[in-house]
Amino acid sequence: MPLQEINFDGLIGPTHNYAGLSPGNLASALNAGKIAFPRAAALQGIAKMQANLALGLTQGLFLPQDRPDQEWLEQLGENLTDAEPHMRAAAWSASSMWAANAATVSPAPDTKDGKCHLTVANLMTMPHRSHEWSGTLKQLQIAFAAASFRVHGPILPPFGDEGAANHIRLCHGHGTAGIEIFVYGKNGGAYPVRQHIEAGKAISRIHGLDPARTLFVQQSEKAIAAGAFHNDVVAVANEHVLFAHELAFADKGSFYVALRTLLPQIEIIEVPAKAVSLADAVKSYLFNAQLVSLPDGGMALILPTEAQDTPAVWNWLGEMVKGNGPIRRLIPVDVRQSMANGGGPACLRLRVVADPADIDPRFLADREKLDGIAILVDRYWPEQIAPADLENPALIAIVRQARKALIDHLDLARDLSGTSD
Ligand code: SUG
Repeated sequence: MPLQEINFDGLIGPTHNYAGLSPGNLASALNAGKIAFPRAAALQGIAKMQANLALGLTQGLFLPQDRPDQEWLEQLGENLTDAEPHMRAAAWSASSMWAANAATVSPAPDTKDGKCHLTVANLMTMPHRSHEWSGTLKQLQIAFAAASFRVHGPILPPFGDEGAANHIRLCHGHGTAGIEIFVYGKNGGAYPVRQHIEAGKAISRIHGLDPARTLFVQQSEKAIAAGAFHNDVVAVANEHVLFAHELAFADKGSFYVALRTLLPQIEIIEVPAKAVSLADAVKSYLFNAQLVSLPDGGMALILPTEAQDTPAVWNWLGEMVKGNGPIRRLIPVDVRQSMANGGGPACLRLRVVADPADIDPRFLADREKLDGIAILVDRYWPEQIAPADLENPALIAIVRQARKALIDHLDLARDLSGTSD
């Protein structure tokens, strides 16, 4: 089978909650302390996957991790009962749902050894995400165990790496050699910079990328300061199309020149700040869309419904699709529970270009499998979690049972059972 793009979505876990753990992520701060609805959240994520399958796209999935992560707290001399609230919340976070931060992926046509390379993200900047990588690595090693893949451990600290959310790939078609772009931050005003240039450079070497087709591009300080804590909040690409905000990059002039030299047929669709402010871009997450090639031709933007609710954004997009550009369809999806923590449709997925036959089928989705998971979610996922619920020992048993039901259902019990997966 030829190589194709597969979107792996993180199933939203039973501990989904709003703890305000990510400074610089405006939605996370704004919704801190609110009641979260894990069951509705997971069903929204599943509905997005079902809709993508119905478009004819290939869909994969990752499982939620074992949370609360008692082992992590114990390594820090804490326990779930007595932990300080911010540490307890960090142990409970369902943040692995945002699979765009799981790994950086270099498809086989881009690499020296002709294998698809994946480096698990270390996510070291935010404490609640810093203990995700070991569980993610375990799933990557199972899903991508075939000889056509190479799965790598995390880049060493202190070099922050947040995975595909800061990585752009442009190419003629998914299965042909691409240009890989590592976007890094240098300064974010009051907010932390999560992606370091050294991490991108290390990944490019480890993956065996061609230096002549690899770019390192700085994210604009203005974008980070406006709440673009990952580049995928202000830019997205698919095949030969780059869709970006005017203020996404520090030096877009030389970046665009380099792109046009390396890929002459590139189409850069830039949204001007005077049409859509950075504030509206961050609030609506229009760039955190899945920009996908449809099987019957043309591209679609799968965007959060918040984009539809933001007049400047929706008007601009309406004009764009009326033109003769490559993006032909706008498909809003409701992922409001994830959005309230700063995670849009594109955050929820990791793109892997591969032959689906090489992937462990337990990580691939079809309609029936997702229907089955939705039944489990309905049955086992808590309806709601308020901040005080994280102190309730009874909730621990409930969320562990929920995850166990899912693991058993997907026939992964032998592979994923320890506390750190
Ligand atoms: O890392 N939110 C995530 C959102 C990640 C979005 N991913 C991409 N842009 N690709 C983050 O900031 C909030 C958790 C809380 O506050 O409870 C959180 O972790």
